[in-house]
Amino acid sequence: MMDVRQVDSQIYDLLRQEEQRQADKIRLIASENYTSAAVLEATGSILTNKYSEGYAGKRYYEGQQVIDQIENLAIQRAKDLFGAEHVNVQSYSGSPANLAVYLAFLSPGDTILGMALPHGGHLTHGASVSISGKYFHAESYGLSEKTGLLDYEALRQKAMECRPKIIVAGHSAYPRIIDFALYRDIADESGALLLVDMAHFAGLVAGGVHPSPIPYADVVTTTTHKSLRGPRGAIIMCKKEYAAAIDKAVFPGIQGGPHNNITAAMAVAFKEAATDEFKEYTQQVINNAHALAETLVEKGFDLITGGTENHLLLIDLTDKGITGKAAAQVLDAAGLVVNYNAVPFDKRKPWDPSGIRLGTAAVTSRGFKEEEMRQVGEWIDTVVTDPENEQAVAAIAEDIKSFCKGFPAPGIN
Ligand code: DSN
Repeated sequence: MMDVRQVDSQIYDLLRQEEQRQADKIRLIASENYTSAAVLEATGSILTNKYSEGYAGKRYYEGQQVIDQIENLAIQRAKDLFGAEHVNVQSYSGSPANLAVYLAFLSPGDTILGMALPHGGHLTHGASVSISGKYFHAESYGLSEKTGLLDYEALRQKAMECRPKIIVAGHSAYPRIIDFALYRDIADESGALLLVDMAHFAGLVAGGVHPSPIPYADVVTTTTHKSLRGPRGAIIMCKKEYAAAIDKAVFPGIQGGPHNNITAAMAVAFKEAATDEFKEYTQQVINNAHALAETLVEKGFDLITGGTENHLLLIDLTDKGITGKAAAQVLDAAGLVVNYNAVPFDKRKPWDPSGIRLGTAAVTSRGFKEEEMRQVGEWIDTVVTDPENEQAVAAIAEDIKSFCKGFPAPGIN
C-alpha cells in the first residue's frame, strides 16, 4: 500500500512539521486538544470511502451493514455518557450543528437570543456576520461591566422584551460555570426553547466536574474535539419529542452523507471519556486552570472575572501595555500558543483586541500538572513583560522544547 510519504512528499513533510510543532510547543488554545492514537486511527480509516445518507435502517445507499452498527454504537455511547434521550451524531461540526437546531425550530426572521460575541458568545449564537445573525433576528445578552459575570437579570429582561423562539446558552470565552436552571426559568418565562452549546466544556461535563445542561435544556449541541478530546465533529442531543425535527434538520436539511470515519472516531472518544482515567483528566484540567490563573494573578495579570471555574482564562492585557495580537505573536515565538481575543467591553477592534484566551485541555492531555502550570505562568509573564527581548524569547522557546520532551503528547510518536 502506498503511504503519504511515497505519494506526496510535500504533504508528508508538512504533516511532520505540524507534528513537530504540536510536540515542541505548549498549546494553550482553549478549543484545542490532543486526541488519542485510537481516535486518530479511526479518523484516518477506510470508513472515509463510504456514503451513508439517511439514518441506521433507513439509508439511501446499500452496503450499510457495518456503518449502521458504528453509528448506533456512537449514539448509544453518547446517550450513556451524557444521559441524553436522543442523540444525532452526524453534524460535521459545531456551526452546522447549531444551524440544524435553528432550521428545526425557526423560520427566517424569527428571533434568537444569544450571548454577544464580544462577551464570549460564539459566531453562531447570532453574530451579525454569521448566517445565524443574517437569516434570523438576533438579539444578544452579555456580561455585567462591573463584575465581568453574566448578567442574568439583564438576560431575563431582554428575553421578556424580545420574546425569542430560542435562547442560546454557552460560550467560547467565558471562564465561569453558567446557571442552567436559571436559563431554564428564563426560557420558560419568556416562552423560548433553550439551546445549550456546550462545545467548550463538554469534556468537563462528561467527566462529572462541571454541571450538566442535559436536565435543563431542550437541545444541547457540542463539538467533539475540544475538552471532550475526540475527532473534529459535533453531536446534537435533545428531548425525545424533538428527535424527529432534529434528525430531519441535520439530514436532509443541512447535510448529505455523514462522515463515517468521524462517527467511528467519536464512538472511540466516547468510550475513552467514560473511563475513570478521563474523569481524573478533567479534574486535572480544572486544577491546572486554577494553578495558571493564580500564578498570573500573582504576576499582576488582569483576569476577566478574577479567575476561572472551567478550563479557560481570559486576560485583559491593557495594563501590561501590549495588545492581544502582539502578545499572542510573541508568545508563539516563545513556544506558547494562544489566541488573541476580545475582552468584554473591549475598546479595541476584534482583529487586534485587548486580550488573550488560554485553556488547559491540551497541556493536561500531555501530563502537565499544577507545578508545570506555574512554570507556564512564569514564562508567559517573562515574555509579555519584555516582548522586545528577542534573545530571551528565543531562549524560552529552546527551554520549552526541552521541557516538552518530558511530556509526550497522545497520538504523537
Ligand atoms: N473556534 C472555536 C473556539 O476557538 O472557541 C469555537 O468554534
